[in-house]
Amino acid sequence: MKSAHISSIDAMEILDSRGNPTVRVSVELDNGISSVASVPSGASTGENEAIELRDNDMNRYAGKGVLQAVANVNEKLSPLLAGFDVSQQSLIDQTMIDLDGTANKSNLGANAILGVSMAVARAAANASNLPLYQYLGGAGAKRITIPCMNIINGGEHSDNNVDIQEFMAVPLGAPTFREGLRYVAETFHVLKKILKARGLATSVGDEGGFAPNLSSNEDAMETIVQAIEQAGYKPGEDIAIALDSAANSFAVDMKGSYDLKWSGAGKMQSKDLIALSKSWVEKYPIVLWEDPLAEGDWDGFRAFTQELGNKIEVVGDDIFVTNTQYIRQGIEQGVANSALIKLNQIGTVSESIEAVRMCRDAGWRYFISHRSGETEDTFLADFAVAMDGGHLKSGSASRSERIAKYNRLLEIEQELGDVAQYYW
Ligand code: 2PG
Ligand code: MG
Repeated sequence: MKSAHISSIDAMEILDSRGNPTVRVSVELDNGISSVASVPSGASTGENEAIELRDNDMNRYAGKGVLQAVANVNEKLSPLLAGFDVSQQSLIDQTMIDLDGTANKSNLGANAILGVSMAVARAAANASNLPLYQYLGGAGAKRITIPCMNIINGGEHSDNNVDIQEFMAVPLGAPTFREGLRYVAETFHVLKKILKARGLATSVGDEGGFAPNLSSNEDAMETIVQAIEQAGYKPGEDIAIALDSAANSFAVDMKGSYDLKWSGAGKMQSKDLIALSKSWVEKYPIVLWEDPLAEGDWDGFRAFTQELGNKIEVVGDDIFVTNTQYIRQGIEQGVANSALIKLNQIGTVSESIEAVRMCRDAGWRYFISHRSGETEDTFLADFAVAMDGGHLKSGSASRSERIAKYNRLLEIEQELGDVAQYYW
């Protein structure tokens, strides 16, 4: 590709899927090519995530405005990066990290920095005339990710009485992404009928899954198994279950005490929670479990992994926050066997790639993820294919900010044709 250089970068304040402000960035190159990218935002955040800069001006959006982050892009990052060769992703990311000067990007804001980082990657792909997944992943990028579809929402993503944040349907037995998406979308619709017949709410949570008041955690899994069967699929063979406990949200002290208020399971220590989890893994077709313990409960995480890590993928989200500093410690201490990868938890595209590489080198898996606050941007879908991630979560079969990513994966699979791969 003939080199292309950044001529200007512009940001604006837009709204995310929860109606809260977020940052959109556009990059213009000297050859006239441009790109746009929008930044997502989480609700159940880890303590050590990179900082989203919010204005805290209580007269606007209850303090959640991002005008300062926008100004940081327009006034600081645009002049700083003008003239850079747009293909130098790592150098551009590092230059922003250096200007920010903090460990958690709190100075310029991870929302400002990530917006630029994503828009730069997309501009470089456009300038090279390559689809984003191929620009980021190289000529060999051809594995389409299995859609782990979050069909029941609980925890901080809904107003129901469910402790566990996400119950995902995983179409790991499908032959292609297109078929897999159909399997779980059909299951989602059957689930709606089952809930309705039981007189339960079919309104959806932040990630588009249903958010009914069920009678217990197990009720959620039993109902999903029933939906899988009624949709005509074999639980565990065609469609399995993945969970994200987001255990921070029901931890009492982050160090091993929990309170599962739902269904009277009540207060318990890590040991009991692990025993309970094990009984569910024996009973239900669970293949992946994210944040089964709280982020400060490294001993609990290790014990959980020793107990179940040979059977299922144990994913660390809030505990690692896509940060190689924590992932490295996690690998050394054997506290999980997979890391969740969320671009805005760390704040640049190149650091996210670094996190993926560290997992891969250690023989770990990695699970590519959206945030509960999303936009219509489909960057994540291309990123997931580029990283050869194998599986991603992007919410349910409702809410367009979720479906946009799945639709983009359909496009990529179609574009790749016969060489596209799909396996767990
Ligand atoms: C999670 C995410 C995404 P949030 O906990 O994994 O599903 O939620 O974006 O609210 O952190
Ligand atoms: Mg999580």
